[in-house]
Amino acid sequence: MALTALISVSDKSGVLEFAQGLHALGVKLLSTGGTAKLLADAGLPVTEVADHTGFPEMLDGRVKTLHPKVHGGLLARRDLPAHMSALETHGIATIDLLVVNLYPFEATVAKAGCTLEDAIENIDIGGPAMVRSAAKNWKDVAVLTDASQYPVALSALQSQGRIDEKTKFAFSVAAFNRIADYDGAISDYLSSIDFEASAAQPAPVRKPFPAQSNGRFVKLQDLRYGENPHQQAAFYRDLYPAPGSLVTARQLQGKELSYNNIADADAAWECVKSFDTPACVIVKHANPCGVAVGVDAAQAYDKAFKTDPTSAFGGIIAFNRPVDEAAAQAVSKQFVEVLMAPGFTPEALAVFKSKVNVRILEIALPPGGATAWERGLNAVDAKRIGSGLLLQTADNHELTLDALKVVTKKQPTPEQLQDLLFAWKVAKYVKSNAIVFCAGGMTLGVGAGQMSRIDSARIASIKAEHAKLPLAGSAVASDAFFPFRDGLDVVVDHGASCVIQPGGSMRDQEVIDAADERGVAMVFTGVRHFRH
Ligand code: 93A
Repeated sequence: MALTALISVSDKSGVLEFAQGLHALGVKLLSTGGTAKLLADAGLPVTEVADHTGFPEMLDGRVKTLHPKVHGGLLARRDLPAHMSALETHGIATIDLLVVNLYPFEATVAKAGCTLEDAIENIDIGGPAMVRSAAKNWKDVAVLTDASQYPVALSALQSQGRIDEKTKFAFSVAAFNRIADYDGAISDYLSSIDFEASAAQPAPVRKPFPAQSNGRFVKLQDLRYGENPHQQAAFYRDLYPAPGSLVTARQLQGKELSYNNIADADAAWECVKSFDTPACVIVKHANPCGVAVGVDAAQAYDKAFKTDPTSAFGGIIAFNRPVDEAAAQAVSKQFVEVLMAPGFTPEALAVFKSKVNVRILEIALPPGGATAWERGLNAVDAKRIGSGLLLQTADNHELTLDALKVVTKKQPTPEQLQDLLFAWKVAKYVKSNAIVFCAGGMTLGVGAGQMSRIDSARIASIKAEHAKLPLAGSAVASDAFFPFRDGLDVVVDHGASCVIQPGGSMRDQEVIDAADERGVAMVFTGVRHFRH
């Protein structure tokens, strides 16, 4: 008996060719208004669902396929005689193939100025209902919810006259995933609306954190293990990743990424991405152990490496410029775990050809533009706690010169100011408490993750000592205020000539007096960058 396909799609790309392929195999075509017109215009014999059910499309298309002749045909189990005789009693024909994609809800609400009415009209009811019916009855019905499945289904039908169970089950899983994503998007959107604030507005006002959050993720890969070998792990990405984020990376060579590689690569990439000029960031254990800007990638690398050659061993190295042969030659002298950049010249790749273990990731930088999305800024930062989740908007604060307040008698020179801004940028990506010594567009010593600020200051200076980097005249950034003058004294004892910090301590005056007494310049940012 000839198979029947019901085709009802909003996104009509590829559907005509697919329907032509089905027709050539003798499949009977049923379809809804717009889709039926497209197929009929191309000369395909197609029955409108309205003619099939004997019931017209009504309520501006809100009711098209919500009919027992459709759902009975999708849901009846072919292996149960009772089901089949019920179909016969009611004159219902089986539907063997369902091809549906939904009203574009996500795309509609993503448009600037989308009204609530527009959003509501783009909530598909009949489509998901059919998809659920077909997906539930997956053994008897193949359900296609994405154009990428058309060739899979067609070639199976062409070669075997049927679609095997494994493929139908995969289609069913994909269908339920699609419905869950779709319903999640609707629920996220509606729960984000501030009803009162929206009253007089053409487009609804939305809250950043809705009462319900249905953030959905797509698995990219299973990982060999987690932070430690006894932990299992997998890598997921957001359903809609921001352009230029690590999850959009393409691995060009090397061993499989580990859990720690990915975490460190993200830290390095987020930091390097924040620089406009050629920059290099080397990360170990989630902290930058060397950051520098230079005239090109190779120079930036050389400077970044100098900060802490010991820690850089086995590091994660990120560039915000394509890696050329010179940069590749420089990097290849050290043991590197992961290397990432927006591009690699063929000569650069040739340098690493024999180092088959080096993981090389190519990641496009965000395209840039007016919106945070185009600039690749992450929207939400999440931290999992036992049976809960902490969400916050990401720390996307960018310091501007006019926001700086000089609090000391000494004014920073233009060169000092440049070093201070560089140090501040780096400190943002260092785990708290963070103290960063810099000069000449490179880090000289990084103190990270200590429970007391003074210890971070001590460690940062010890690091510089190990690397034999003089700290005289350097700039220092502190990610949060100095609670006492002792931390400031430590960095000045080691040679700092200027300091950048948020300010805001009860003892600010004590710290300012200390800076004046020691003859250093100090600026307040008014913003802090805790990172835990
Ligand atoms: O308005 S609906 O929720 N009511 C329905 O009964 C219904 N049946 C299918 N939307 C419905 N559809 C959707 O229409 C499909 O999911 C598909 O997105 C769209 C195809 O319409 P047309 O073929 O007229 O372009």
